[in-house]
Formats: sequence, structure tokens, C-alpha cells
Amino acid sequence: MMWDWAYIGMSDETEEGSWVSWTGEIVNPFWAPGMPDNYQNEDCASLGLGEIGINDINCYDTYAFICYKKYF
Ligand SMILES: [Ca+2]
Ligand SMILES: [Ca+2]
Repeated sequence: MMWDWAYIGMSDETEEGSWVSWTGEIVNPFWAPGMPDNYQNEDCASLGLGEIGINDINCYDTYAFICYKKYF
């Protein structure tokens, strides 16, 4: 497992450009500048070590995973 990125449970795999959380809610995360860029069809949102904001990366590598939980 690589630890430089962590998936955060959001994807636009179903419809390109429509980001939804794993609970099915539409989300508009705090993207890093220039992201999401859909580089080579990236569909999974992630937080990178030392990065400011969220980047879309591919969904197929083995990274840590941070889930989203709604409290209110
Ligand atoms: Ca995408
Ligand atoms: Ca990207």
C-alpha cells in the first residue's frame, strides 16, 4: 500500500464531472488548483501528502482510504 495519497470516498465514475460520495450524495469538494483534470480518465478523489486541496486520481491503485461520515 502506498501512503502518499488517500482516497476519500468520492467518484465521478458513473457520470464524468458529477462527483458523488460513496453514500450517493452530490459533492463539490475543495479541489486543488486545476483539478479535477480527469487526466487519463481519473475518477476517484484523493488527498495527497503535502497537497493543498483535492485531486482526482485513478481508482485502481492501492492507497489508504479515508471515509466520509455525516454527523448532522
Ligand atoms: Ca473523471
Ligand atoms: Ca487529477
